[in-house]
Order: sequence, then structure tokens, then C-alpha cells
Amino acid sequence: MLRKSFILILALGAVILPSAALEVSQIEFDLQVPAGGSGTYSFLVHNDEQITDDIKIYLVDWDRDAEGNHRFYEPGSLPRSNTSWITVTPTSFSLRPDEAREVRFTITVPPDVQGTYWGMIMVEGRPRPQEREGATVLVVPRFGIKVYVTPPWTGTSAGRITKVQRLGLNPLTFLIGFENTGDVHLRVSGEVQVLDGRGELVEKIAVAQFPILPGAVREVRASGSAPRPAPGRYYALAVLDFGSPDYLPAGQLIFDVPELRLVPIGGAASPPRDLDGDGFFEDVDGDGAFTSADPDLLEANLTTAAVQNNWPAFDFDNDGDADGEDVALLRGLLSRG
Ligand SMILES: [Ca+2]
Ligand SMILES: [Ca+2]
Ligand SMILES: [Ca+2]
Repeated sequence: MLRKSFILILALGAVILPSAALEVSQIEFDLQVPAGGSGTYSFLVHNDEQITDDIKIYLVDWDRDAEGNHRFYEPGSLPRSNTSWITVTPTSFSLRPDEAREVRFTITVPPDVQGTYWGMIMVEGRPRPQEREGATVLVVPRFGIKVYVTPPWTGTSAGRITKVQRLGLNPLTFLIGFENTGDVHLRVSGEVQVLDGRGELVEKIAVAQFPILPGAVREVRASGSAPRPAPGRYYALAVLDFGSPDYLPAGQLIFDVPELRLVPIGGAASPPRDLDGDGFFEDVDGDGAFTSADPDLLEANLTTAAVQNNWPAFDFDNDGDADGEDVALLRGLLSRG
């Protein structure tokens, strides 16, 4: 039986459908249009498929959640929406196979606006059936083209670190929170320096660049590459750079790497063993083999001191604890052989 459902596929910056039908020539416009002025821009839409496609073009509001995932809203929903400033032409057309068409849009910026205003031009093709896991679903190819407008020399770039949290130890992984407290779209990058108790640098961990809209909060992970550091107390200093010439927001954290004191778990005869030397102790019952008995024993004794006092040994997903997700990951390793 064919099961039909409707799935919206959002392709931001890349064609994600294997039978990809549409291509657009530009995925982002970062424009500096003066307040009270206007500008006209264009992009190309190309039909890469063997059938004629019907294209619709419309505007939406969007932002990102704390993890950086895009969220979409009706145009004009957000206070710094620029969708009411944009007129697009044409808004619907057909494309024969391999045909391309230019789409133009004009932005008229009101007087007296400051900082970044943003919106998105959606380019949507015709729904088409596609096989997905044995079912036929209708897939709508869509591209979102981001349009940022910042009148030159307006707005304030400002931000602060809201959180520095230690996650896993193997390798060292941190969760860094950052809030854009200004009114300009920022691109932020940085690093976390980890020092030991004597002030010696243990590791410098890069914070990969991320974009953040005015008023938004992001939480990004930064992972090192070295194995779990020796037991002891450490100091982490996160410093981010959003392009301000005179200000680098910083945040700090003191954290401990506990010494492992492994004892037999539950009724096991031996303490857990790390069979491959990666710092994680998958042989939970210490019998020298990694079998389904190991995740079972871990699960049954998850809340015991024998496990929790040695959580780094069992933090298989490296998120800073030993919990049910680690049991699940350990089971998954088993089935992968
Ligand atoms: Ca191991
Ligand atoms: Ca075992
Ligand atoms: Ca964990």
C-alpha cells in the first residue's frame, strides 16, 4: 500500500534532495542599503530536472533557535523583519528542463532605521513523489535565501557570554552560550583555553564560527582533540570575537577531572576494563569481552556510586554524565560489531 504524506524539505545553502530539481545562484544577501534608500538585486533559479517545474516565490520571517536550527514565521511576525520592505518579481513562473530565470527584488529601507533587519525569500518548486523508506511521500523542494539589510554605520555590535559549561572530558568539550545584545547580525568565533593547576596551557580549543541574529542566544559546542586530561583541577577561559575592535567577551570556569577508582559493578567479579585503550570502559563486568552483558549491567547499576563516582569511564557519548543515553550508545556499539 502506498502511504502518502506531505513533507516540507528545507534546503538552506545546498540541494538536499538526491533528485534535486532546483538550483539557486545565491543563498544569502548581506546588504548595506542606506536608511531611506533602496536597491535592486537578483538571483537565478535553474531547473535541473527533466520535467517542467512550477516555481513559487514568497517571503517569510525566520530566526534560529539556541542550537542554530532555522525557524520560520509568517512575514512581518518579527520586530526586525524586513519582508515589508521587499518586492519580488516574478512571484510565480514555469521552468522548462535546464531553463534558468532571473528573479529580481527591490528593497526600500524606511528612514531612521538602525542595525540589521532580516527576512527570507523562499523559492519553492512543485511537490513531487519520492520513495522514502518504502513509502511514497510528496516532497516540496524549497530554498530559503536569507536577506540581511544593515544601513551603513548604524547599529551597535555587542554581545556577552552567558554560559561556559563543561561537558565531556574525553576529549574536553564545552558548551558556550552567547547572547547578541546589540542590534546587528554578528558572526562569532573564538577559543577556549584550558589551563592546569600550575597555570600551564593544556589545550586550546577552537570555537567554530557561528552567526547570531540581534537579540538571539546561541549555545555552541567546542571540542578538543586530546584524550581525557590527568585527574586534577582545571581552569577554562572562553574568549569570543565578534569583530569589535575593542571588546572580546570572555567567560570562565573551574572544573575537576576526577580520578577513576573503579570497583566491580553490581555482582561482577572484576572491575570494568577499557579493552581498546580509548579511556572509556566498555567491558563493564570486567570479564575481558565486550558483550550485551556489559550495557545490561551498566543499566542495572546506573545510579550506584560505583558508576556515578567514575562517570567519566562510562560517559560514552561524552556529554559529561553517565546516564541512559550512554547505555543506549554502548548497546549501539555492540550491534555495529
Ligand atoms: Ca574503551
Ligand atoms: Ca564484558
Ligand atoms: Ca553521557
